[in-house]
Amino acid sequence: MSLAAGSPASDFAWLAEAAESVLRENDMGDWTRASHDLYPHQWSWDTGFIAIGLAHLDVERSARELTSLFDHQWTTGKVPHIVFNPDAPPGSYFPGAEHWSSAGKFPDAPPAPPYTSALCQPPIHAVAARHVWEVAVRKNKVGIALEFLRGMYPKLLSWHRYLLTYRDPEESGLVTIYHPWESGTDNSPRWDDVMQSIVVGEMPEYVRRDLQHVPDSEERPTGFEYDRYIWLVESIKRARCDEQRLYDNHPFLVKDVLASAILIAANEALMEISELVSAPEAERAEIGAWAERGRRGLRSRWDEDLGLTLDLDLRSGEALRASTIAGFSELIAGRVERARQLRLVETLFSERFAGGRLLRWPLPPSASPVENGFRPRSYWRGPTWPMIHWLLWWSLRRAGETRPAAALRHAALTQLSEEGLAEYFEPFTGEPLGSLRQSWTAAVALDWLAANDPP
Ligand code: 2M8
Repeated sequence: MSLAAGSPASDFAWLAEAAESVLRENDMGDWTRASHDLYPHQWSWDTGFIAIGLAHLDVERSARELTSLFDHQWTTGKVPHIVFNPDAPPGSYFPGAEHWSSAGKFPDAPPAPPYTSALCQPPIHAVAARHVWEVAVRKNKVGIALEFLRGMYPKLLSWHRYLLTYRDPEESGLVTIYHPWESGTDNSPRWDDVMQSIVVGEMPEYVRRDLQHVPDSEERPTGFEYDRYIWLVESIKRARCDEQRLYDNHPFLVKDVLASAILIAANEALMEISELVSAPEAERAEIGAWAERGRRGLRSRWDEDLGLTLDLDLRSGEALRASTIAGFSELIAGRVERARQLRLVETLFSERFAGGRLLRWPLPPSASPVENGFRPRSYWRGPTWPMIHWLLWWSLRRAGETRPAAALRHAALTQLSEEGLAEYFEPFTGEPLGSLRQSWTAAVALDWLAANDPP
């Protein structure tokens, strides 16, 4: 593992070892659990970030991280948000396999066991697959990586096609989600207005498991939010996950700008993969059109007052006006118009986000401290998330914003080296919160350590 230029090796030297040890501890053979206590299963977008970090340790294993997830793809092309670990201690996670009991009930689900959830998460996977390829080329493992890409390409294509059809019947370029869990930013203030409007109906009683692992309930979603999460799961189960029925009746129907931006970046990556595997011209044209459609859709969600991109509630037709990291979606999508890029970079490092004077490190909190729904210890309502910092760093570098990118990486590595490889951090004190040995945090640390930013 080569340490970064511009980061004194002594500062971060132990971090590579610590990160490897977290990934080793969570390694389940062909896949990695998100954490040993709170999340004992395989999560979809965690898998993408984990593959990005693992590539530096073992290219073949990192390729298997992605292929093992796609072994559980649904017949529609959907990649499930959780693949449940049959060996996890019973009752260790809720809602678990028994709650979803997908097979037999959902006509499009893959054979079980293992069972999967019926939701999905942001499609970072093609970005991760291309990253595995790039690292493999540097390590002279082109043959293995090409074989991996040839296997992955049709699966990624069908995953993206699922999102651009079932999840975008309007052809808006924006991905519709049915549950805050599909956004990956579960209790973000992004969803407050919609969650407030949801009326919970009759449903079986349930016992939360997350509070057994994280006893400080302030760090996790509230009972109000959890009731709605479980009610939405109930609604999806009752519709047998029939997307048309969900579009007609489901109470949470939202265009998610962050998932849409990641899909655009993933389509760019898929385009490169399609060239490497010599895919048919018609497919390449289709992928190019998807990326263009996505960019148009994302541009239409810009809010000039906030200087951010906003989600759209399809039920009310209203923009969801929350200042969160999802507002930087155009930066993440890439190829943003120059003036917009400057504005976004300025906002990112302004007092509203990474430039806040009271912050322990200059890192953007998940929601802006000026936001009504901001809570510094509560999950996606304010704490800083290293994998989000990775996404922003990667986007800034790709946009040619090398200095801000280097500053972000340095602050992020400093946070991790001082406070450990936790799931998320209180932005003012830096206290590590949630799971304290989180796989995707370890993985992005490894990728940062292998990167070459200017000092
Ligand atoms: C969190 O989400 C799960 C539900 O999917 C949970 O709270 O139980 C989120 O941070 C999500 O983005 C992440 O993929 C997952 C596992 O790390 O945990």
